[in-house]
Amino acid sequence: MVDFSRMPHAVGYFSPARFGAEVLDCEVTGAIPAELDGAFYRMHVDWLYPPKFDDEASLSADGYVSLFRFKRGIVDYRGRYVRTDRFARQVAARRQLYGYYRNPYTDDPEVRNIGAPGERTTANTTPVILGGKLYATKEDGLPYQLDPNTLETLRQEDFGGRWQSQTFTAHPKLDPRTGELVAFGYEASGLAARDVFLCTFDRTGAIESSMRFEVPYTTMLHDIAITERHVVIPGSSLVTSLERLREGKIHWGWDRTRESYYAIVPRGGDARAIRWFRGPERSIVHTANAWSEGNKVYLDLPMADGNTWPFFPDIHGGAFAMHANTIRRLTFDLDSGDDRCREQVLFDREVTSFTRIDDRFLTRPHRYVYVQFADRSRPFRGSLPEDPRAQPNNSLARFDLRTGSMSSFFAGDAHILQEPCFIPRSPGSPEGDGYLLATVHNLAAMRAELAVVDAVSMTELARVILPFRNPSQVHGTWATERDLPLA
Ligand code: V55
Ligand code: FE
Repeated sequence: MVDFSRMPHAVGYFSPARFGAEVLDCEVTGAIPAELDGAFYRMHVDWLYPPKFDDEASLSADGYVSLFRFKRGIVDYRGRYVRTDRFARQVAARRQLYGYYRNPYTDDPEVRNIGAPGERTTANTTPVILGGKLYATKEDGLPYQLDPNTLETLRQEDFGGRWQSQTFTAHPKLDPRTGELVAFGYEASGLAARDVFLCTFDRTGAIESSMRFEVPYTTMLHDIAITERHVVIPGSSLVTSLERLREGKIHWGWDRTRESYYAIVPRGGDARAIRWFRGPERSIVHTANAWSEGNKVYLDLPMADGNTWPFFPDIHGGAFAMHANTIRRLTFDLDSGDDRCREQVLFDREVTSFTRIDDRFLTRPHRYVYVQFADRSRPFRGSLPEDPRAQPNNSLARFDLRTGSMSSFFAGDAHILQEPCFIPRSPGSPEGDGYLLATVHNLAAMRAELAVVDAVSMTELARVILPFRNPSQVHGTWATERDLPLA
């Protein structure tokens, strides 16, 4: 029997959606720009069966993919679960078989497979395009290939055996100039392992170069950044160990004594040339962008001064206190004999960790950073189950690094925004000249909406309306007919 009543936060808008859907010619207010021709893919987390443990992280929910196909001012929607092996086994058993996030020791005996942790992935994090194919990714296993039009799950990718890691990141980085994709897997040789496999694919999806190295200690390596010459890999205070996993705990604990570290890796080069830097205790989840200038490497990213993960407990028993992200710049001086990096707060406005830029400027200096945030000066008609007094992420910010100013877009007084995605108005338009797509939970109407925002004026052009709720989105990706064979 399926019963979600044990999950206090899975109520109202936040109860699992648990269905696939197709909506042809979606309801739209305003006007969709006719030149928006492509597919907006997004990954969500949605429990088909309730988790085994009450303190489970939402990161472990089943993967769900949705697609808004834009063409000639019209939008068709499709959404369905990613049919991973894990999903299929659960449907066959008609119940939850898996335990804690990234801890196979807590799985039911019939699916417990300690030696192959990557086979229990939920493929729930980012839609990734590689070699003209679409994948659903999660950093604890190998990606699943999806049909870009029907969203059917085709197979789990093994790269013909040439991918030497049990895992594949949810945040590979595309070099817009060369078409190369820099990807990696951490905990590459197994649970809690310190090794990283770092790899560059050429624009056809063939492996061009790869390297392996060990990090100072195993931590969540969720995102990286690339410059024209370097890969920047930030690590923070989340720790794990086989002992911890055997004790039946959640994969990550927070250890403030570990502070943060950064690998500056020469692209396509030699692991022996990696430069390691250190920084203070920080929570690091996503990057915005990085670039190299002479012998300095710059990384812009959202960062917080302490733990931002309520479900990853302090290993020293400290109480959880949420730390807020602000947009900061780290500078790594490769000429310096010192291994400390320099940190500068660019904007002190509290934001989420879901920063994006105009992806044509990845690897080079950028002017704009986009991110959703809670504008506390705005009204909120509703309450959030986790914290009824909290203000939701009701707005999108555009930070202008040239002028030091911020402009924003408010989505509505019962609305929660997801990660924005920037789409250029045309391939050659200047940086920031284009559109922002961001989906919205409308808590009052109990439906999902997609806001199409002019990224120059930060005003709404159109809103696509779905007649139902969507589960929460993790990341989204825009694709055109040049990227994927779109119908
Ligand atoms: C994140 C999300 C994940 C995960 C690890 O947003 C980090 C960060 C949805 O899964 O497994
Ligand atoms: Fe992410």
